[in-house]
Amino acid sequence: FADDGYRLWLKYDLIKNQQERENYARLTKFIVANVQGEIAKTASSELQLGLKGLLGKSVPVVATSKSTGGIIFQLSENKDLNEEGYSIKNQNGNIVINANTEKGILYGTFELLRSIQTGKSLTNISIISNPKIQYRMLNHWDNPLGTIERGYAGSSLWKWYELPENIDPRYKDYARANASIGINATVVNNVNASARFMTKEYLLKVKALADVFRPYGIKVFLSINFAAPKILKGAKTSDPLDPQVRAWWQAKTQEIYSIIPDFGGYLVKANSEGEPGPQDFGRTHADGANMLAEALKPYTGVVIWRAFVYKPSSKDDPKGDRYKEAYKDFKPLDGQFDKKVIVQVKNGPIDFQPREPFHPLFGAMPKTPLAMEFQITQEYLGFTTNLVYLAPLFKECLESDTYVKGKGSTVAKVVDGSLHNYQLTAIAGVANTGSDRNWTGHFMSQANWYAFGRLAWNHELSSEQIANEWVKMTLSHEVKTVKTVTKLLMESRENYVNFTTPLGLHHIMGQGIHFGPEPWLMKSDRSDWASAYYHRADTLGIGFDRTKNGSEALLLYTPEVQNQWNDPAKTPLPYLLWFHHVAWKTKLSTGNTLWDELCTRYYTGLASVKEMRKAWNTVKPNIDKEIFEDVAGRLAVQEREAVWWRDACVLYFQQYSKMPIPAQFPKPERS
Ligand code: GCW
Repeated sequence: FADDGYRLWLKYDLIKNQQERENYARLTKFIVANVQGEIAKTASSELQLGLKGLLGKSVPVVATSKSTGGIIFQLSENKDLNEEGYSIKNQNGNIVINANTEKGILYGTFELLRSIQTGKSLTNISIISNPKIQYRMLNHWDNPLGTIERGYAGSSLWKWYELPENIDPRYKDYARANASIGINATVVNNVNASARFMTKEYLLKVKALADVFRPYGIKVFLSINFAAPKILKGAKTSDPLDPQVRAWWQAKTQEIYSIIPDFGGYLVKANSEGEPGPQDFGRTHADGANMLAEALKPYTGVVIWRAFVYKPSSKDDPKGDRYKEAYKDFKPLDGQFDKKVIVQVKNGPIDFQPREPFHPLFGAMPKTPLAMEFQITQEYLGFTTNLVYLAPLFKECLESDTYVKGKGSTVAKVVDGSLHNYQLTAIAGVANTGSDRNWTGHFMSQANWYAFGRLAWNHELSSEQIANEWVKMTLSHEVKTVKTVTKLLMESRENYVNFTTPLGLHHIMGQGIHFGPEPWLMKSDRSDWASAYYHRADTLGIGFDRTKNGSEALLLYTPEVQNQWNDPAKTPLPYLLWFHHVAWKTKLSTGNTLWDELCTRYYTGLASVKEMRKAWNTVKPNIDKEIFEDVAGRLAVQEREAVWWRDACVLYFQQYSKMPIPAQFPKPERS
C-alpha cells in the first residue's frame, strides 16, 4: 500500500543505517516490565511494536534481568516526579524508565521511542520530564450525525450508530497517537451540545470509547447542553437554583459514574451563540458551574466552563466591542466558583484569528483556574488547503507577559498554575482530526496536533524543536530535507498572516463558513456581530481604535501591557490595527506609509507561498511519493487562495485609501 499518512508520527519504519540499528539493539535486548496495570501493559506492547519496526527485531518481555542491555520499567516513589512524570536513565548498562505511576511509565516509553525515532544516542540518555499542566485535552466539535463543526478532514471519527457493539479499530489508533504526545483527556462531542449525550443510550456508546481509551491513560469528558433537564423531560425548567434541576444533575452524574467510573467531567458552552445557560434564568455563570460541581462532588470529575461569550447588546453601544465581553461577564465572578470549576478561555479575545493579542482574562482571575483553549483545526487559518504550522501562534500567546505580578507573569504561568497557585490546570485544543485516511486532511496539519500535545506537556519547548522532531518522525531524516521542511513550517504562519490579515487586521473572512476574504461585510446581518468587521476602513485610515479614545478594550490590561500597545507609533506592527485607526499616509517603522506597507504585506505574502512551493519541490526525492504529491497539490491551491486574498483586500481597501499600488508590484490579477 501507498504511504497515505495514516501512521502519523508513529511510523516506526526500519532504521536504514545498520550501524545505527546495532547501536540501539545493544541497549534494547529485552524488556523487564514488572509493573501492574493495563496502562503499563500498553507501555510494554507499544515498546515492542515500536522496536520491532525501527530495529526489525522482536524484543522479549522477561521477568527479571540477568544481564545488561535491556529496558527496565521501574515504579518507585520519586519526589522529583509528579503523577505523570518520568525519568529515563542508563543505569549500569540498562535503560531504566522510572515513574511514580504506570501513566508515567507509558509517557516515558513514548519518549524513549521518540529518542530512537529522532536519532538520539541512548548511551548516555538522561531525561527527567514532568507535564506542567494536568489536563491536556482535545475538544472535538463532533455532532451526533457524524458531521464536525469547523472540521475539514472528513467526518467524525466516532461512529455513533455502530456503537457500542462495533468498535472501529481506529479508536485505538487515535488513543495511541494521543498518548504518545501526552494527551490525557478528550471531550468527544461538540460544545454546541445535543442533550442526547445525556441519555443512557448514548452514555453506553461513550463508555465503549472510554474503555478503548483507558489503557492509554485517556479520560473521556462530555459537553453538555445546559437545558438538558428540561429537554429530556426530567424537570420543568433548567434553572440551576431549582431543587428539581439540581437533583436531576446529581442523579444523572451518578448514573454516568455507574457506567464510566473514571469519567472526566463536563465541558459547558453556556449563554453563547444561542446556547442555553444560567443567564436564561437570571443566574450567573458561577451559579451554573457550581451546580454541576455540586453534582460532581462525590467523584473525581471537574467542570470546565467556557468563557467564550458575547451578546447582541453591544450593538447600540458606541464603545461596544466583542473584545471586552468575556471579561465583563467573568472577571466579577472571580472567587465565586467552586473548587472543582475551571474556566476555559480562548487564546485571544475575538475568535482564533491568525493573530490575536492574548485574552485579557489571563491574569485577571487569580482565584479561578483558567484553562487555555487553542484551536488546532484551521477554521480561520485556511482549512486544509493551507500549510500553516501553529506552534508559533500557540507560543506567541503562551509567552505573552500579563505583568499582573510584575515582569515575567506570562500567560503560560497563568495556565500552568504557577502564577496564582491554581490547584487545577488544563489546556485544550479544538481537534483537527476526522475520517480522512491521513486524519487531518492536509498532511502537514498533523504537525499541529503533534505540536499541541508536545506544548501541552511542556510549553517551554521551542516551535522549532517540535517541528524538527515531527519532520524526522514522519517525513525524513535526510539533513537537508529536515532543514528545508522545518524552515517551511516555521515561516508558514507569518506568511499566512501576511496574505490574509497583515498588520493586525482581523475578522475579515467570509461570513458563515469563514473561508476566503470578505472585508466588505462591514455591516453583518448577525446582530451579535455588531462591530463585526473590525477593520473600520474609511477615507482617513484603517484599524480599530481600542484605546481610551475608542472602545477602551485596551484598558482591560495592566498598565505595562497598555504601554506596549497604547501609542500607535510604538505598537509593534503585527498588532497595530488591533488597537489603532491609522491614517493611510502615516509613515511606519519600515519607512513605508501604512498603505504601501499593507500592499507590501499582501504582495510578499503571496510571493512567500510561491517560495514555499519551490522549497517543497527540492525535497521531493526524500519524501514518500503520495505525501509529496498531496502537499504539492495543496500548496498550489494555497497560492490560488493567496492571490484571491491579496486582490480582494488590496482592491477593496484601495477604495478608501485612494492611493496607488506601489509601482514595484504588478497589478492585481483579478478585478
Ligand atoms: O468560532 C466560533 C465558531 C463556532 C464555535 C464557536 C465556539 C462551536 O465559528 O463554530 O462553535 O466559535 O467556540 O463556541
